[in-house]
Amino acid sequence: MSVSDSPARPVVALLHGANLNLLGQREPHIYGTATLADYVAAVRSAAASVGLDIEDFQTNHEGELVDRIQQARGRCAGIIINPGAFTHYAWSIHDALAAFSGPVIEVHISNPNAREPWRHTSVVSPVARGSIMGLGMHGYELAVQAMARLVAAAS
Ligand code: CA2
Repeated sequence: MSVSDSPARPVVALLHGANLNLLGQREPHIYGTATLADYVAAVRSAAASVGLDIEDFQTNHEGELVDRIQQARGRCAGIIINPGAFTHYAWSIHDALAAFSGPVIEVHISNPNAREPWRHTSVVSPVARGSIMGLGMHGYELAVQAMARLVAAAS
């Protein structure tokens, strides 16, 4: 079988919300020095080793994130999402994720529950299969491993 004959690998959407494009440029004491491109590269590499493809997207606009979640329906096997501050109030993202039938894993670099009280609420957690927070890059790698198991179990 040639490479072009190999079955397509399940695609997982890796979605980032507001201000995460600034990673590595400010607040290294909270978010470290890795850039968003570093995160995406690490996720792609972890995903490749468990047979998943990654489609990544970052936006500072709530509606664009809703559009992207809707576009994942019927196409992506799962969603790994760090919505940034949208996590704490964006019910439109909650509803869009609720309309997605595959597994959703919420990831945060920092631990919002150990920070200001307004970060303690997540409107995404109720529609996520699981949430990983406070583990930086390692949290994303764990999310990929968990996603691989969930996708395999669903197929
Ligand atoms: O810990 C996380 O991953 C967060 O989702 C990051 C969000 C924050 O609003 C959430 O409460 C927790 C913010 C990302 C902003 O990232 C910046 C990085 C560098 C400089 C400025 C902002």
